[in-house]
Amino acid sequence: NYMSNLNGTYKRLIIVAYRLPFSIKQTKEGVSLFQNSGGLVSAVLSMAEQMGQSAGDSGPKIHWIGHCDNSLKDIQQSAFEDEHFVAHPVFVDEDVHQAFYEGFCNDLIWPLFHYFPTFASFQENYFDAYQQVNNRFLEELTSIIEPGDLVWIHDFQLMLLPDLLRKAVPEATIGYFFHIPFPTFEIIKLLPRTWRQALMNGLLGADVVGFHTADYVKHFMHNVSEVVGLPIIEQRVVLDDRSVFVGDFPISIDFTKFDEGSQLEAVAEMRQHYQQLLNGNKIIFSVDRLDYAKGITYRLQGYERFLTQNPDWHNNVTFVMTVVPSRDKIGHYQEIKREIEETVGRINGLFGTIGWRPIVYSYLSLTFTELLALYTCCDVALITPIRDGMNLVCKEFIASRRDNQGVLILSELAGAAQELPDALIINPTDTQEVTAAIKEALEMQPAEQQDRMQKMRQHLQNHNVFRWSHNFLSAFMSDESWQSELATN
Ligand code: GDG
Repeated sequence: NYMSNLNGTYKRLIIVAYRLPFSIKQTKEGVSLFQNSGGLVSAVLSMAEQMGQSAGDSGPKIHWIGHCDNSLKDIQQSAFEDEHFVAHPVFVDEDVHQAFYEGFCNDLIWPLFHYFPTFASFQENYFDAYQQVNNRFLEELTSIIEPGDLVWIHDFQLMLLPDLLRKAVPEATIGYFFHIPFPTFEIIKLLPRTWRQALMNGLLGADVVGFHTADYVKHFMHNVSEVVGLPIIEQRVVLDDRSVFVGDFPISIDFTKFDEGSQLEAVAEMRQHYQQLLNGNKIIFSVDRLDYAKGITYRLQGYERFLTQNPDWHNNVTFVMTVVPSRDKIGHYQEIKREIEETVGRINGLFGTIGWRPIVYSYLSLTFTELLALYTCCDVALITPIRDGMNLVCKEFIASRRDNQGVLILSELAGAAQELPDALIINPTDTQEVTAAIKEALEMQPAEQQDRMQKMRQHLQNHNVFRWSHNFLSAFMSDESWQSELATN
């Protein structure tokens, strides 16, 4: 049981993340909670389930601080609770929230840290709002924190919070996990000097800072030297009275949930339904949030070239491409949506016939059953981000394939590529390479599919989300022994 050491050492776990683990709807009948489906929630939820299982129904609930829409301000605190979580909503004024979320987070940090600097907008009011919102989270945090709590802060929306909390509660135990790529100094250098110093110092308020890959750790450490000039000893940044452990902790998935989910009756029915609808064609599948970093246009170009070069495959293959609505109030997102839809329309117009649509595109969110049915009925998963911190979709696809069939085509620019050498690894900008990989995947013999899939499944069975959280939390234990060593020497 990966969670046992947490239960013994820390009184409570407080997660702090921009989004709450559920969305809340108020209807005439009362308040209802709906589980969210983002990467982080999938991961921590699995961990909560594991903790609940080990501690029984009366086990400790996870406290979760997250942003909440102002329209829900009047709901009583007791409604913000389900079987796993006690949620603590953070309310922010509309205009401040806009400059924080759509501004600093998604119009500056997201494009910059995914190496799209020309999409980044450096507005002064963005940073003011970012500071204000991080302080709002601090207020909520200091109102509930108790001695013995472990605070685990997540992601790029809250980079200032570790240091704010360190100043308010110097003895707090603070972890921080970064879910997106951490870029090189050449990128960070584009931020105004005071901003980049504040962000780096903000993160260094934590005891443990985690990233998905060793490359992101390397970039972070280089930025520590360049931006704040602090000494580094091995994997630790040394401050006056303490040190910060910086490590790579590749996030993963609840393997069993997907492995077992693939066997559900409802999933099998949906799978058959899809196969019938698509006339038994070979199926290529992709699903991502709408985002320019996910490389959707490059993916379409690869598929178009494949169709041009392989007329034999016309009528015999269907690309099911689902894009999940995300951030579509932001200009660059509207542009990429238009570009995707134009490209899909053009390709379908060019190759399609009355009986065959080469691409079945939808802009919507799938249910878990639909997602599993698609993971398990497809022949190829085509995952081509230009940048992706990790990418959980490819891991979920693998975990769903108990039949050991199906081929993963994966961009070398996803963090996950470093763990999955048995995928067909491609560079999404190399259209010919994508084209060749699609052909190779569609024509791969079952024995080779099985060989590759088994190796990837073995890896993920061992490196699941419980191991991820266990490894992250274990870093605090070794941290304590190092800190006492530091104090005695
Ligand atoms: C960020 C980083 C990093 C997607 N569509 C549907 C749906 N999903 C679920 C998937 C998966 C999650 O959302 C997407 O996670 P990703 O990791 O692929 O991507 P981001 O949302 O960009 O997440 C990423 C992650 O944080 C974790 O650290 O890996 O690099 O960008 O779990 O299953 N779920 C359902 N319907 C959908 O239509 N039910």
